[in-house]
Amino acid sequence: MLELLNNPISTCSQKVRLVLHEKGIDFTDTRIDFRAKEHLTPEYLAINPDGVVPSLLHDGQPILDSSVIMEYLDEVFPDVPLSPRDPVGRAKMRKWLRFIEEVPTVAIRIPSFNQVFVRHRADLSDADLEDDTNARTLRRTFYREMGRTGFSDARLQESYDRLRETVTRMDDALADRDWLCVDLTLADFCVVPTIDRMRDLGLSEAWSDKPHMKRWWEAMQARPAYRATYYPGTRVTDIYDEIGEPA
Ligand SMILES: N[C@@H](CCC(=O)N[C@@H](CS)C(=O)NCC(=O)O)C(=O)O
Repeated sequence: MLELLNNPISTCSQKVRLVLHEKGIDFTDTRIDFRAKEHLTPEYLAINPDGVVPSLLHDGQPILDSSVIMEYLDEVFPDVPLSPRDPVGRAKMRKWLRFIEEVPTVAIRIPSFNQVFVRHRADLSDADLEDDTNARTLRRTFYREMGRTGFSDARLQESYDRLRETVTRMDDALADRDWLCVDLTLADFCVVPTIDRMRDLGLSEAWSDKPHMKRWWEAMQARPAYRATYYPGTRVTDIYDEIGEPA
């Protein structure tokens, strides 16, 4: 029995949903409401002490962190393999995973919070803001820096640069192959939520002159797993309609 505790709009949750759907694995989709702070309740923190989603429960055993969950699923359900068979190929895929976690996954949070999520903090009193910040187990420093008005222009600019670097790196890698690691792997699924969020926030100009990246993006969106992952209500533009550009 697999239960995914996740949130429709969370990019980290989307990584795991993509892999579950691509592999055709049945799972119980349990939605955690961020506004109700369900990810910060004692019950949820007992499963995931970081107070973040997603968490996978496999026969009650918590498996945590989206990239770890992706690799776990690929190990335990090998019928549709999403990792290279040879150690060198696997090392290359893991290098992409680490890069994606360290660079674009971190960078996309800054425009996401500035354009969308920070609005929920605008009217908090000083005391409530402090409580809200202190409640964030893993991201206290991040929330403190965001405050009630968002990250600085310099931080925003740096994030845009890092996102553009990612797209350029992908376009270069995809010049002579269909997928980031020759065959379709976890690396491709890991970066999809960042690219989808970039489009959602109106940042798709970053790949307007990147033909290989565009071809890859069209191929990813054509997959049934992509359509199953992005059901209505999974994008910021589904909820906040003044943001971004049409898909
Ligand atoms: N490294 C973790 C990070 C998970 C994470 O940051 N999740 C975000 C949603 S994408 C979250 O739960 N944020 C809760 C919050 O900001 O309070 C993973 O990949 O699973």
